Amino acid sequence: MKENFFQKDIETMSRKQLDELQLERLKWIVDYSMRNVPFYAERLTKAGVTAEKIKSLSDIQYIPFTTKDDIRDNYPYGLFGAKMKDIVRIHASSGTTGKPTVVGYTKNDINNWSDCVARLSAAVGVTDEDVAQISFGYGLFTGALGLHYGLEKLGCAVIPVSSGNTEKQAMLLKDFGTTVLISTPSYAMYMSEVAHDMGITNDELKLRIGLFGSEGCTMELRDKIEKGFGLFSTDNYGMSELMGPGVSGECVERNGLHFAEDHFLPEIINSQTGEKLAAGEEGELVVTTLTKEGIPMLRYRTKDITKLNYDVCKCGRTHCRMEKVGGRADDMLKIRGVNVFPSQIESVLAQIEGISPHYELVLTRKNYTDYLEVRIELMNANLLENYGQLEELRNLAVAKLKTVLGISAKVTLVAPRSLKRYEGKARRIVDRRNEGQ
Ligand code: DLL
Repeated sequence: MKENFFQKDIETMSRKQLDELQLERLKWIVDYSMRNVPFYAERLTKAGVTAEKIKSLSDIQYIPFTTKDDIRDNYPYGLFGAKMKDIVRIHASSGTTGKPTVVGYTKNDINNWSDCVARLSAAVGVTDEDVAQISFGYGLFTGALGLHYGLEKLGCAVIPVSSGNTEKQAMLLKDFGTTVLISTPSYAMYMSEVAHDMGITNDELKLRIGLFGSEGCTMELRDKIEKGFGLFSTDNYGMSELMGPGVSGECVERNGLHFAEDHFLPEIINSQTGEKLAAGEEGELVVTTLTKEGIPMLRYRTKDITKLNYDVCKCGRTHCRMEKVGGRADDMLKIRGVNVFPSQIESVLAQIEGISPHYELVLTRKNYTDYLEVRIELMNANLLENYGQLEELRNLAVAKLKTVLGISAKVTLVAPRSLKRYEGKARRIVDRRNEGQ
């Protein structure tokens, strides 16, 4: 069997070697940022931090946090550390409101980025024999080009189909003999429905691996996608501010996403107090880029909620693993004082027979009280004719949601295929709470 490593010496470094490498690079990035980015020079000087004063990794705590607002306030290129002459690529965040957060890459950055993506692809068994269909949208979004360069570096035959035109996607899956699918999990789910509607069976496909990321995916949804397409998939995580995809990714053990610790230094903090938490404790992920030249990020607050595990993985990789992202600190819904993560709702729904994995959460406010409506799609239209069964299913969903969330939600069952499908990140929350009382 081929070994699933792209850079084995780096991926299996001892903790001691990793610590030393991180410390050396942390000093470098602090010095680099001070010399090249006036914003950091001012912040670090104010905090009394210099590269010389960093004696151990724990000294990172003296470095101030950086936030998305800092990037926006310095729009478009204010936080760039490299001159435009050395910038070879520009991307921007997928946010829908306000100015985008703009990021730049030098040649070295692109090279490191491709290595990180090649690593997580190799970790699930992708090789130069594979045909990879990239169904992320090409453009300012980092997903498509990030995976593209990494997979090409691994030697795959890359099909840059981009997102959308789902029937064509399904046709290409079959005709081009695609073996690896790259998309958001929600788009993969939708694509499998469309492929089956077109009469394409899994026997006609050569699909064997799914590299899914860019949004959360519960175990249950993953299971459905894997059964739908007959493939094995892994989750990978990243964000444009840090690089794009490739920040962390699962190996075949699927027991956490290995952080590319030679390029990124992760920490977990209490998102309310900013206090640093110990390994294994859940909180907000904060990341420092250790090699980025285009736009260095010092202690960037990702708002993503997770925890870190430093035990060496069964696969032999030593780089720490982050748990699948459970939600975002700012995505968390506060409903009648209770914290609710959409992923909790998704898990509950996935355990109920007869309903599809597509749902929508509608939040409204009446008399200063928040209400949650969960709109769920039925699998079988015949059920719409059977009031008794419909009520039974609805009551079951209401009861299960109440047990897990601790609050009651209204459940509305809707006809199969009636909810909107997404070709990129799914947007399942409709928040109408501020549309007047
Ligand atoms: O989504 C980068 C990416 C592209 C990652 C393709 C993986 C694959 P942004 O558009 O900047 O970048 O969005 C970043 O998406 O802070 C998370 O909240 C969320 N996110 C990304 N990957 C995952 C994942 C790309 N695997 C934001 N699980 C992040 C859960 C994810 N959430």
